[in-house]
Parts: sequence; C-alpha cells; structure tokens
Amino acid sequence: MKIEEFLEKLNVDFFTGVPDSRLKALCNYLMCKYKVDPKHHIIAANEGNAVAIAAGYHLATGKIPVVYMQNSGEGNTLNPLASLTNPEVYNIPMILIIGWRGQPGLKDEPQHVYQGKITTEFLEMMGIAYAEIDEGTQIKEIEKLMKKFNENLKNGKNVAFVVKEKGLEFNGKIKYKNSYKLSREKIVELVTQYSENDMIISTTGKASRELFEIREKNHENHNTDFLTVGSMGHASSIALGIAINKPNKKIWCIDGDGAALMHLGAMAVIGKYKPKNMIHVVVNNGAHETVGGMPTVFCNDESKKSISLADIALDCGYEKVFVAKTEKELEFALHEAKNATKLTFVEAYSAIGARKDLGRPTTTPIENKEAFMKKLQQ
Ligand SMILES: Cc1ncc(C[n+]2csc(CCOP(=O)(O)OP(=O)(O)O)c2C)c(N)n1
Repeated sequence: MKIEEFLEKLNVDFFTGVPDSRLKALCNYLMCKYKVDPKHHIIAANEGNAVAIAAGYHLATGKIPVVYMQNSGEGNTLNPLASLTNPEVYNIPMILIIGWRGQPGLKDEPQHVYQGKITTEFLEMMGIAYAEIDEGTQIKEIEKLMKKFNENLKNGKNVAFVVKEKGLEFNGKIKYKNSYKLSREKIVELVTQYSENDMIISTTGKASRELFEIREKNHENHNTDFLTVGSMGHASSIALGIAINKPNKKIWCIDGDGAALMHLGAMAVIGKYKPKNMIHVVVNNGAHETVGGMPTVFCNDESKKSISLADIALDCGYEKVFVAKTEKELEFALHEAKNATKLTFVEAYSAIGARKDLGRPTTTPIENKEAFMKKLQQ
C-alpha cells in the first residue's frame, strides 16, 4: 500500500516516534514532506517520550496524533500508555503505527524473536484495538477500518496498525548525509586496536555487527565483546554494572548517538559513580543509521550547531572528555583513554553509512554471553 494513500485515510497531521527499518516508507515520507518541523514531525528520544509528546499535542489541539515505532519500542511505551493515555486515567487518543520485526513465520535476528511473538498480545493486554497491514492490504480495507477506529478514537481510546514486511511503500528518494569523513566501521576498528585485550560492550545495530566482522577479519577472539543486540540505549549501563564489579578490568562501551539519547539519564548515573576503568565512546553520526538514517537531535543542521554530547558528559561528571572529528584526533583520544585512570568519554564524529555487504553475528546471544563471562573471570 502506498504510504500517501494510507495516511490520507488516517486524516492526521502530527507524527512523532522513533525510526524503524520496517517503517522506512513512513519515515522517509515524513522526512521528505516535513523534515523535522515540530508542528508536524518530531523524532523522539524513545518511544515512551513519543507517546508523551503526542499526548501534549492532543491536550493542546484536541486532534489525533500518530506515534510510530519499531515493536522493540513497545516496552518503552508501556508506562505512558498504562498511566497517561489509558481510558482509566486521562483517556487520550492516538494512533500507533508499529513496525513488526520478528513477525512469526519470518526469519529474523534473535533480539526480535520474542518481541515479535508478543507484539499483538501486548496491544491486547493494553486494550488497544489493532489491525495488521501486509503486502496485500487494500486501501478500501483501511477506509472501512477507520470508521470503526474513529469511534474508538472519539472515545479517547488508542488504536494501532501493526505493519508487516512490505506493508507500506514509498517511491520518493532521500539521502541522509553529514559532513564527517570517518566511517563508524573505522571508529570501531580503532577502538578494537587501542583497547587491545580489554572488554567491549557495543550498542544495538550496525556498530555491533561491524565489531563482530572486524574480529572475524582480523582473526581475533570474540570473547572480549558483549554485543548488545537488543535493548537499545542500555549498553553504557551494562558497561557501568561490569566496570563497578570488575575494577581491575578496563571496560569500553561503543555507543551510538541515537542509543545514548534514548536513555540519556544513564550518562548522569555513570558520571555520578565515575568508574575509573570505564571508557564511553559515542559514535556520533547524528543519525539512526542502522534503521535508515533519520536524524537524531545530535544532527548538525544548516542553521544551528548541534547539542554536544561531550559537554553533556562533562556536566554529568565524566572526568576526561575528548572530541574527535578526524582519524588523528580519534587515535589521540583512544591512546589517552587507554592510559587514563579516570572515567573517560570520547565523542567520535562519524559519516552516515555502512558497507552494503555488512553481515550479522554468527554466534548466538547465549554463546556470546557465556564466552564473555568466562573471559571476564580470567
Ligand atoms: C527500543 C528500540 N527502539 C528502536 C529500535 C530500532 N533501532 C535499532 S538501531 C536504531 C538506531 C540506532 O541509532 P544510533 O544509536 O545513533 O546508531 P547508528 O545506527 O547511527 O550507528 C534503532 C532506532 C530498537 N532496536 N529498539
């Protein structure tokens, strides 16, 4: 179904959410039509944040907002859906559009399998009426459905569309780019070189896939690396938990700007405890590159300088903070980080993009965990 025709039936003009690869058609359409014009489109920090922004939009306008997300984000929405928008609380209507990874019957990555199974059960549990959209869904069906959904919305209830593979399409083209030269893969490779035999916790998405492939290419062991394949935004907190309890090991975290933003409070907690054996490297491409390239609030636009993650780290109490925009600057920062005895932060600016033939980890998460724990005990 064409995204334009689908949205016309919804009759909405405000969207907020977190980008998803299944929803590329919607995400790219919104970027082409609105970019990030706050009256129409806000890319949120996390999915719960999006529900709250949408609630504010409804309170101010009385209109129906759309919240879009990957099904991985359902958990982040649970609290505001249960205690803010729910009919037994404030009764605030919105339309959820959810990309269905781990759709039963289709092969997907391990982090999507369980979430895929419980995606619609979650909606049932939350009392949210939903419809599935797949490749064959006709616009007439949406028209009919919206008659029913509009009744729900009028009564303050939320409704949802769960979008399966190829459920929505968009023919427009959009290229996401910035002015930085270093690739994320190069940054990850340099971290593996400078960290030597230290432990690395890497973030959700392509950074972890690149880390895995770099180890393969260099015939190195994977047992120093914990690939946080799901749980976006939590890699740095996992690193904190390890760093505190293994003070004689150096713990590196390779994070993304979208992931750091998703649970930004984690940096304040890390800064409070200041593990001196922890190095937090954020690859800042200003984008959710893994799922298509839509911007984060750390994106430099033409008019304004972006928010500085390095400044946030300093304010949170990180003790050594570096900004690297070139390979030379990054090598310097990583060398200093390796020798530091204080909580260290490196903001590494990166281009948007990845190798077309980038693979996926060939070991399971349980194998990863067991090898990692064993190595950590040595
Ligand atoms: C809770 C949750 N929401 C959304 C996603 C989908 N997702 C996977 S990677 C990613 C983007 C990560 O962006 P960033 O951390 O900046 O890393 P980049 O891909 O740019 O390297 C998103 C949104 C997810 N896995 N989990």
